[in-house]
Amino acid sequence: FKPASWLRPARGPRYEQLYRHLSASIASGTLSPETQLPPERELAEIAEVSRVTVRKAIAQLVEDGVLEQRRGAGTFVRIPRAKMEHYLSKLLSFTEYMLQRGKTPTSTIINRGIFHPSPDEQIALGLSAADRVARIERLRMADGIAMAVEWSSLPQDILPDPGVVGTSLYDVLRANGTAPSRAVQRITAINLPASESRLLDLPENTAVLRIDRTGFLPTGRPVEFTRGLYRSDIYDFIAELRLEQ
Ligand code: 16G
Repeated sequence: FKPASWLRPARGPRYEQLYRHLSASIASGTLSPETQLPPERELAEIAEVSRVTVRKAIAQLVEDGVLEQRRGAGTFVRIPRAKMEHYLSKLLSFTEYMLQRGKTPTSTIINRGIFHPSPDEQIALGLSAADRVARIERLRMADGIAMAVEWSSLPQDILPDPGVVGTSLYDVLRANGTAPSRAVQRITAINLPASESRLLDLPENTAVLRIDRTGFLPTGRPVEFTRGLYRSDIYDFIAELRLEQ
């Protein structure tokens, strides 16, 4: 148990600071599975908070399923549950994937609007700098746990009003007959930028998977460019390979 790493300053209520620090230390492996936490009183002293604050933070982490209280023994970091296995051969939306796994998908919209396309968006969507894209930035969650941050960009004529997107972007596209029927994905390993570290509840520079998806209509027209940062501690991306005939 190394207290120094979670004693960095942060904003918000004290219990939330402690909660965030502990949960980030667990997510990054600084606090590894089966590590026993010091007793409540000791933890309160180290973190310079009250015992009530410690109790509240721990209760939350137990509820999240990352800590476990063993009667008469103490509080331990739980062995993480199985990873999310995401099959790359299926063209599904985040919502569909999570529903198939019996999880409840939710999203928080961070930002949305109509913008001039970035160079990446121009190339992916075949647009010029003078065109416009509808762009939506969302935090994507499953059963309340942050899984990914996604920026979806679509030509403005495909999505004139990004305000109509509720939980699922693909539901809106399907209703309009403009959902992609084919997609190309590129997966890159990156270190989590500071700007997304709070959203994903992970320390800055944690290894994450960046996935760019370009989705196409049956006519070949690109209709979607989505860049997502996926938690690599949760996701395994799997592809089935077959011998060429
Ligand atoms: C997935 C797609 C993303 C798509 C989104 C739609 C990957 C890597 N990306 O996250 O491109 O925009 O689903 O989900 O799978 P929604 O319909 O739930 O908004």
